[in-house]
Amino acid sequence: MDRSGDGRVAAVTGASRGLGTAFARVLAEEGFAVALGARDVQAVERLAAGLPGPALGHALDVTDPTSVEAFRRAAIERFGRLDVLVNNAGIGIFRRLEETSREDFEATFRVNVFGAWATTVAFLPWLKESRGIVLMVSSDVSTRTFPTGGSYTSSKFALRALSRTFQQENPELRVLELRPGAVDTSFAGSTPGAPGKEWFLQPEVVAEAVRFALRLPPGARVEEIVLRSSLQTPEF
Ligand code: NJP
Repeated sequence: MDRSGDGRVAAVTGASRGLGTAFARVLAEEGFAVALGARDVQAVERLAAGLPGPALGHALDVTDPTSVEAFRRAAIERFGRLDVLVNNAGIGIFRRLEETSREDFEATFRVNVFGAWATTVAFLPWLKESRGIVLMVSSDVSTRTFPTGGSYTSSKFALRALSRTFQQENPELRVLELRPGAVDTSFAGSTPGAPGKEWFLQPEVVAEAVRFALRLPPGARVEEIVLRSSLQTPEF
């Protein structure tokens, strides 16, 4: 069992790029050993190899219970505990509701809602043992809607409900719903740095909000953070 680092351990889903990679870096900088999961196993292995502390890259498809269980087993066998779980894996498919296929709607809920639920349940005994933090990467749209956002926003509304219910059922945990606005990643098939995204937040900026929450003493519970580019239209 690998217990180097400062002894605290974090797991990040969807760590192969974008926000998940930025969260993994901040967690490693803050002294956590990290277990990094995504379907692109080469990307998470590469990331793990380049981080300052102990890190494991492992295949993870949050929609597949066998894969979630294999990721949990690998993380616990390697590090023995879990202090922070970052449910970051997420997808978005943007179409008017009458043009949304059942397959796309279901795929969105399988990743964004059932994936976060199943991964949290898998790690729950270890999170309760450490009185840990569950970080749900939700969205500023977990309380608002927009045309073509029906399947995505409803999944993030659901994730918000899930976050709060996990908190109520497990008061020893600290559940944080992180709600970023537009972030410059590969989200929904976009390209980082593409024209028109100049005003988007950089993932590293969003990760600073995680650093803030991690540095607070265990007696402080950050329940929700909304973080948007100052150039994004204020909408509530
Ligand atoms: O997107 P992207 P972001 N099992 O596409 C992984 C939320 N958010 O970093 O499996 C496991 O670059 C995928 O890995 P892979 C958003 O809803 C974003 O922006 O290898 N992992 C990749 O690492 C999401 O919850 C914005 O393909 C799976 C990652 O998810 C989170 O931020 C705004 C998976 C997606 O990386 C990160 O998204 C906002 C699966 N089945 C909320 N399926 C924004 N970017 O503007 C996908 O409000 N992944």
